[in-house]
Amino acid sequence: MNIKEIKMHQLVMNLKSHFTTSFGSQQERFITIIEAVDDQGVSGFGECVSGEDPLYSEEFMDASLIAMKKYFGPLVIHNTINHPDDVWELFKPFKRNNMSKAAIEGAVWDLYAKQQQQPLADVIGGSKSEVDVGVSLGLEDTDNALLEKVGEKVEEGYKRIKVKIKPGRDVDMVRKIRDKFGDIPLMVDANSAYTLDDIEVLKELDAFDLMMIEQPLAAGDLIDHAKLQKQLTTPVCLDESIDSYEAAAGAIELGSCEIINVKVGRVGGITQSIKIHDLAQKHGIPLWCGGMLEAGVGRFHNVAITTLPNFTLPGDTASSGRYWYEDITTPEVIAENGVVTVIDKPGIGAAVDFDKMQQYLKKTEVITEADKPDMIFYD
Ligand code: OSB
Ligand code: MG
Repeated sequence: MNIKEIKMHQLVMNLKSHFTTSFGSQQERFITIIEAVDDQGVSGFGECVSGEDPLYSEEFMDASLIAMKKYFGPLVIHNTINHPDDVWELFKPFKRNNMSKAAIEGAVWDLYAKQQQQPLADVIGGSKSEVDVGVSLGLEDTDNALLEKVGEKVEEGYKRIKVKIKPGRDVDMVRKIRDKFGDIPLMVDANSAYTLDDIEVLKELDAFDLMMIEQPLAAGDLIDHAKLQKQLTTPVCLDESIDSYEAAAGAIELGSCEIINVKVGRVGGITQSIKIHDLAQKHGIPLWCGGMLEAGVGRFHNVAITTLPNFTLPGDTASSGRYWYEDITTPEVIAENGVVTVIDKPGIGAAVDFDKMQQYLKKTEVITEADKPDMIFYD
């Protein structure tokens, strides 16, 4: 594919309003856009979804920048890549750092699709021309404030509403949503805030006919999630726990969940996401695509992966305007009545708008052929 340069565009984007989960609140999002440039000057784009702090998972943006600069960027420049699937193999000796790997791999996939002059969705075997999306709502200071937000999003036509919960902000809050909005498609996300000691509270949630409860227990706890699922009627959906193909295989075998949220960054990229997709499909486990407060590049990657057939549940890729006053792509992601139309153009289908990106840009670092992988170990 002849990748000559990798650019890391580092942005800080202010959120329209704070986003609060069981692990904390944020008002700004650090985003790194990866640009892979080939020998013809064609660029492919990926987005690094690492958190600002290692709270959602062990990865965080400052560490990702180092990992991409020292290892993953130089590796794709200095090795022959015939197909984007080669990238996972190339990165394999390097443990974890999935979001950093996926950011570079994502740029390679977009570039590959552009070189083939095909939409990324087609290149990966997707089969939909539009995808269903829901929206994820953070915790608010009061239940009334949350009810207001839920009302707005129901009005906008999203296919399902997800609300964040944590101990003390769960059963009563969900009851109020049901009382006010009736049988809307509703789910909750705990971001690992509970343990099996809280099983009575989690069982109480069974009364509300939720589509699923996302990641109630800690990320490593496949066994506890399996015990929990046996005692709940509500499907458990795993997010944080599914940090690799192997974790997905383990969760399916143990019965730790009935649904999986796939985040391309968390599992190490598109190649791994497809592998998980095929496995889950074989086992009758439905998928949906999770979000990481992405800007347009990451959002359009999410749309592409969602075109695979076993992504049967609405994902978190709401309109760009859900979080951003102005997104960095043209066009932005637009959900109409909870449906995003897949753009029938090469690659992710949308262009990075450098004029719009400028207002957020703090720094661009360029990795060139002069930069070799920066390692102590050698063959
Ligand atoms: O748990 O799904 C999550 C955002 C950041 C980190 C973790 C999560 C989320 C979201 C928002 O729920 C998803 C989105 O709208 O992008
Ligand atoms: Mg989640």
